[in-house]
Amino acid sequence: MPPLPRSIAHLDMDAFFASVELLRYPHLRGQPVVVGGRRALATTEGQEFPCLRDYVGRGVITTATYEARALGVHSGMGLMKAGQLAPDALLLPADFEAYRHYSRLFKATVREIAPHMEDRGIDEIYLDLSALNPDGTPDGARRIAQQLQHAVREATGLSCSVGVAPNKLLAKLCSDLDKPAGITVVTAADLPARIWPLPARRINGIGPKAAARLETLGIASIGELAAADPAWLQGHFGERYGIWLHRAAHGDDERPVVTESEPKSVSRETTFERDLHPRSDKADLSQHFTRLCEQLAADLARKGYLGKTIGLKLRFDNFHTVTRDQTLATPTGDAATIRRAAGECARRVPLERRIRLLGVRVSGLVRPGDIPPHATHTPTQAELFA
Ligand code: DCP
Ligand code: MG
Repeated sequence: MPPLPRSIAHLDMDAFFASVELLRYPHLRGQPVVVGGRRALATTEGQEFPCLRDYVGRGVITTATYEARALGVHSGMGLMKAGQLAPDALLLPADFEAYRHYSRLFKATVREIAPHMEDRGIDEIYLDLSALNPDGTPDGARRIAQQLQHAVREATGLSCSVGVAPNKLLAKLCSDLDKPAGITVVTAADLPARIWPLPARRINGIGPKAAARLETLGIASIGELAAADPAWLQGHFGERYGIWLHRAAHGDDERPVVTESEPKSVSRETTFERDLHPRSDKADLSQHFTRLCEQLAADLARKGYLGKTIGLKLRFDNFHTVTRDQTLATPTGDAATIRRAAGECARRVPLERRIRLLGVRVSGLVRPGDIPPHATHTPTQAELFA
């Protein structure tokens, strides 16, 4: 007998930062509110909070309440542009301390019910509910999702949306289909009717550029992507991404829900606003490269790791992706060392096309205390060959 399909859930908090602000200022409920900008603004006399119309500057919206979204504003939009669409929306500064607190609280609450949890960021998690829903029925999945929503609301006062599906890819897509406070359960049999009509960009992993590229090739929906010849997709998007697109459109995803909190690697990557040329944009690229390595070093320090293997990832304008790595003699957390090693990896890649994405990864992670003391004095391979 084939194994029963898994019950995988993706839970994502609704308008997370803004909803946390509304816990503090409940009288603002029902009003358009956005979170953004760097610091609190001055208010006009008689006003408790500044309005978007009064905003001058280059800040962007971090998130917006659903009332504000109804006026056309969304995450990432410039605050001044948003001010034209929603002049009366109230603007609150971000308070990351508070968001982290509620993030920990909702995750702890969910873990009590569904311990097989993968932390995906400040406001989202994956859950493997298979053991809690042994018959794998949609009704069973829906009941657990309701229980989770209820528990999160009791513990935090916040609402979330849940998608349940046979895998992470579909669960993530589903949690977004009925926001806010939605529950969406799909099975493999629902794919043609419920998933294929959706735009391809709904798939996590198809960004705006890939979606635009698909569109120029005549593919708008997930169903059209599913119907496309995999070899043709590989021709346009490179071998790996082409295969991935094909599998994703067929709702095919075997990735497990990874509970372990010990990461295997730490990485940073960036997709450029415009594709950068390895020669004519060299200075720009180099700056991005250095910044990525600095961010990565800061991530490592924050998480308390050093790593031995430095990996580089480049994606070209034709979506072809290459990776190279280099293993150092001693684990490092140093931005300059990471930069040097990743730079050497770059020299092993033929650079003939424009670059759309640059990524750096550190793996082979260890805790600094785990390294024998004498080892830290050995020069790194990167230093020896610099
Ligand atoms: N966020 C951010 N910058 C962005 C997008 C989001 O800082 N460009 C922050 C603010 C969000 C939080 O991350 O509150 C979670 O992101 P989501 O994409 O889940 O957005 P929301 O939770 O705000 O809304 P939704 O109800 O659509 O999930
Ligand atoms: Mg969210």
